[in-house]
Amino acid sequence: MVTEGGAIAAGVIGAIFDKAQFDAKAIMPLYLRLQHMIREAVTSGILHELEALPGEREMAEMLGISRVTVRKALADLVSEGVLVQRRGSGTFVSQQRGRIEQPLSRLTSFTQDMRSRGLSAESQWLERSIALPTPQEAMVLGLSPGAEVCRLHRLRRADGVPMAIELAVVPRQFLPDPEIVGASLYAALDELGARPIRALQRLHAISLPEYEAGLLQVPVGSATLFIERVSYLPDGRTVEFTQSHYRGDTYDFVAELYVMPTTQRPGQKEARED
Ligand code: 16G
Repeated sequence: MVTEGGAIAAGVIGAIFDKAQFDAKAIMPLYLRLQHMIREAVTSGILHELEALPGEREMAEMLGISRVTVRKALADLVSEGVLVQRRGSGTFVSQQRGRIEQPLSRLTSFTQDMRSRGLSAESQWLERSIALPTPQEAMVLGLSPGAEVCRLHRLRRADGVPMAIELAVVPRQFLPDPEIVGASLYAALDELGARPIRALQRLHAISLPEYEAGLLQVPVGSATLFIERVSYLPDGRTVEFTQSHYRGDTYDFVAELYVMPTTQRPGQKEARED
């Protein structure tokens, strides 16, 4: 439990505001680099709700940037609702608004996502079987006719609240038996030496059909994110095709975007302060 205004431990501050990591992101403007660091620390659960950030001067000194740059970075995060500022007492991580935020660029499992937020991940099995793939699954997974797959259909909960329904299809050559999977599919694949390292994900909004609405305990027709993830092993083979329905009222997918640098001209400054 974090009390209001709790300060972050010195070791944690050092890990978050790491000068070497900051310098390594020379591709981005300074204020965006600082925003990225803070946002990452909040979404990964290193920085907790209501914790106080170091003072502007301290952050500026740790990273070797100006206080103007720090102020600009913080102002954006305040308007996004990630941070709050209280006159005279400093800058704090804001109280989450009951929504789960998932960065789009990190390949994590549901269990990891929930754990990093201090929530317990639970699954209810809807189906766990060995079957022949549908034509779509066979094409996506690049399977030859007759190759079998494991079908893992689960209702995923966070601290008891239904969050998503996921149907993961994994070729049997990587997961011989669906019963091997306990709480986490990725943990099981990890043990089998088949954890994905890269994935493509596509999402779009749909209205929730009746069966899924009942499981997620929301009205039929509620806005939902339908997500398809295709994941790959280091050698490029496809290890997973997952189709999920995520509740639109509790789950946010956050994408970080930045402008690619234009070709540098001779004499042009390397990093901008704006
Ligand atoms: C995430 C993935 C899903 C994967 C699952 C593994 C999305 C949209 N989907 O939910 O593709 O199968 O994690 O989670 O992020 P687990 O290891 O906890 O079973």
